[in-house]
Amino acid sequence: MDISAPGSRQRLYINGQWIEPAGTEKVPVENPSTEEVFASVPSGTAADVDRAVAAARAAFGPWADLAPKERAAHLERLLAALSARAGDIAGTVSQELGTPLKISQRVQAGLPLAVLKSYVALAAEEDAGETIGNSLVVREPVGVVGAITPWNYPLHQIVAKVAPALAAGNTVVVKPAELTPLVAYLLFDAIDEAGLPPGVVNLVPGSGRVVGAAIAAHPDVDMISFTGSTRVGAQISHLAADRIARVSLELGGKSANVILEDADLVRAVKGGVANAFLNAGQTCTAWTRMLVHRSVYEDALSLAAEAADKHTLGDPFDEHTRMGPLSCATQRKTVREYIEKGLAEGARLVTGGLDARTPERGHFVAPTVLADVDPDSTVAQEEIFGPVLSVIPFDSDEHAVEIANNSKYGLAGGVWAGSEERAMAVARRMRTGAVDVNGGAFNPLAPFGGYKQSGIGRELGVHGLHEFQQVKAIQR
Ligand code: TXE
Repeated sequence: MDISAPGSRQRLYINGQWIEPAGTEKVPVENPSTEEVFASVPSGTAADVDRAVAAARAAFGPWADLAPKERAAHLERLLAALSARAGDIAGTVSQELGTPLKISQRVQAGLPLAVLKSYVALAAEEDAGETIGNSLVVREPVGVVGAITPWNYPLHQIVAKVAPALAAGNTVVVKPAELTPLVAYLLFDAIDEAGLPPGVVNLVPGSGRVVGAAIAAHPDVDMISFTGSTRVGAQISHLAADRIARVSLELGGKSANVILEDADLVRAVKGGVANAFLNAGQTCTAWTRMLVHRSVYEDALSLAAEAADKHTLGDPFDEHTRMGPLSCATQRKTVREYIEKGLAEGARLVTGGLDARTPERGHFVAPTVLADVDPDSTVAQEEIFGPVLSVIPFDSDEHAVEIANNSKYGLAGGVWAGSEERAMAVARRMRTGAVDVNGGAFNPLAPFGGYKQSGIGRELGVHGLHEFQQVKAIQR
């Protein structure tokens, strides 16, 4: 099916079938690098959510009763069907989000496939239970899960919820982000082809205000797994609180990359800039604050400018492009306003900025580095979600930790030092869900999630599986 052909994606996937939506409204899908609307999907309604939740509820018992190996076999077929679509996935995300194709292949397609694969293995594991005194403690699925996801890693965000939820024996209703619904259709094509039992996973695209809120408030949804802004995460928590539904939240971040004076400065700065600007800075874990020891501060700034300037802006399908546009016009406007505010609050522009050259069409913002950023200022405190790096000097390890922790968020971070021991000492004191030491690689099996306003709960690996399970104690 040609994903870009208007009219090709006009249905919902409920109870194992492609069905007509209850309403007639559409969500237009824009290519952010050309600003052309090239597709649309249905804008679901509360009635569609009712149908999807009913299907998920009916499917729950039989799915939960399957032996772990049988659920794993379903997930394995899904992995095969999704892997066969890897090329389409990368191309679709490059089209609807603007991620450069090479990065799309590696991250937007590669990451969710790796995550799904990890859950094929975890799904197969029998839960023998844990013995505590005279109790046998077993894990059971929560029930019907509502998965509400954002646009920045559109397939990964869905798979990071659907795969563990299914592996644990839950059933799911998915609401993908308005900006990037097309890649979700590829997932559901794969689900259909893999022959998952009807109702086990359902798709209702549409707005957050209508479909998202209907899922969050639905009396028959047992758990909401949400990734997105802290503002909406709080709204969802309120809706779920009325019926004590379980909530897991992956929210914003303002992560610090701490560079001590004895670090390998070139690696630390290059690695830090690459991290901050991945996906045009639209990454919740992005190291948007670079904290540098004052003795190497000016050197770090020139290295950061050099690294930032290598992020060639352009068409995501051009192989020379290293950074695509922002996801939409609003996002571009917001990011530009932050740059303006940063400069007004006293930051020094090192490279990029509002006047830097960008392609004529598309929602581009030049990779921007700001120096001398006050740790309390707006750009150092708020999540910008664009290619804006704030560089902040510090005088001692203690001072660095204090600045790093001076945030309402606590999602990720980095530390670079001459010895692992020294880096670990700083890493341990950072109030954040993850820290990479001297460039430690992303681990798709490690727990992922935030402290403070970055969220509640963990995704990925066995911790992500436990998130979708209840614990039962049986006394003997
Ligand atoms: O997120 P929203 P948006 C941050 C980032 C970005 C800002 C806004 O700073 O600039 O959030 O992005 C659905 N009830 N992050 O507007 O609104 C919505 O349809 C139920 C960080 O895209 O939080 C979408 O499916 N659902 C983040 C999902 O929630 C609602 C990734 C996320 O949308 C809803 C994305 C409602 N009332 C943005 N309103 C990260 N942590 O990675 C919206 N939604």
